[in-house]
Amino acid sequence: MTKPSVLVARAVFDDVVDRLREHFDVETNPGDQVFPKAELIERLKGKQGALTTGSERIDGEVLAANPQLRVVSNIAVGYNNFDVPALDARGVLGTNTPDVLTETTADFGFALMMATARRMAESEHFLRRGEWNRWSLTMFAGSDVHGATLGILGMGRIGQAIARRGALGFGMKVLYHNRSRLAPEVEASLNARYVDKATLLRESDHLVLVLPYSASSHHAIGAAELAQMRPTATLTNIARGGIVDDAALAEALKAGRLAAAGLDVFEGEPQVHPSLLEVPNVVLTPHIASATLATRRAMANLAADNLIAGLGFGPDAGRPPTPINPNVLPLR
Ligand code: 8YV
Repeated sequence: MTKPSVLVARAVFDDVVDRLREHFDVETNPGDQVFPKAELIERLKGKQGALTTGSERIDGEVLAANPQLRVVSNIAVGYNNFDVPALDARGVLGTNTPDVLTETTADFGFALMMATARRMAESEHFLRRGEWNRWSLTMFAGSDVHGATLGILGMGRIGQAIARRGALGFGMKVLYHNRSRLAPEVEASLNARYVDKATLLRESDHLVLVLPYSASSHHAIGAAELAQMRPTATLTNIARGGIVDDAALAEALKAGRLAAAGLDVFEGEPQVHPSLLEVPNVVLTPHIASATLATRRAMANLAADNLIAGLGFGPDAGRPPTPINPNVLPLR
């Protein structure tokens, strides 16, 4: 019996590819770049499934050119690279990798927020430039994290994990805003208070963004929102580029209307807005919030589980663990 074919759109761990080879003919990406769309469409020809990495746009055009495609399995919790209505319309299953990255990503979000508040990147650059030949009481004086007000925009699993770190570990007052309010017992367990977005912007000392990207969250933080924040506040984005208007953010940082920003994600990444590279009061990282070896392995394995089960193989055949659109199951 011939095996179904799948595409692994960017390099993953060899043993994960071996797991896929037990069931499928596997084509891998020989490089480390995202396939341009035309190439992705070509390489998907004849493939029933694909492992994607959050950056490959799977939309109506890709699906129409590849009507044999049945499962697209993202190695990411966010799936704004998938056009879900287009997947639904063609009965294609999309899957993602929630849960396995929650605590790792929350660790990073908290670390980035702390590095931003305490000016770690800016002060390291000063040291590396050989300028540490002077001292003053206010040299690289930042703002406290402990006891401060932590604002969280987007209170899903990762937002809640950050809230726990803030409330339990650092005695922070936690405010959040979300599409829907948490159940009272969850709010109580996190010691978090629901507020409207304007209050969140106005009262946060450290605002962390953890909401999914969609048309409605595009530029959720733009010039108008930044103007409502305290000039002493920090902003940390571990969600998606495009949620923040990076040009407006750079302006606010330059003008001293915001103390500092920590950014792991960027509009148009891997390009970074040139103005952000010029302002000193930023900590910039290349989209690595989930990047520990253990977590990246867990994500890749969960994505493989989804692909294998989604295409009807393995012990969970037909029951992929983390489907995005289970409404399309069982697959044709
Ligand atoms: C991924 C992420 O590392 O899970 C997500 O949504 O943004 C990151 O954890 C990235 O998408 C590459 O797979």
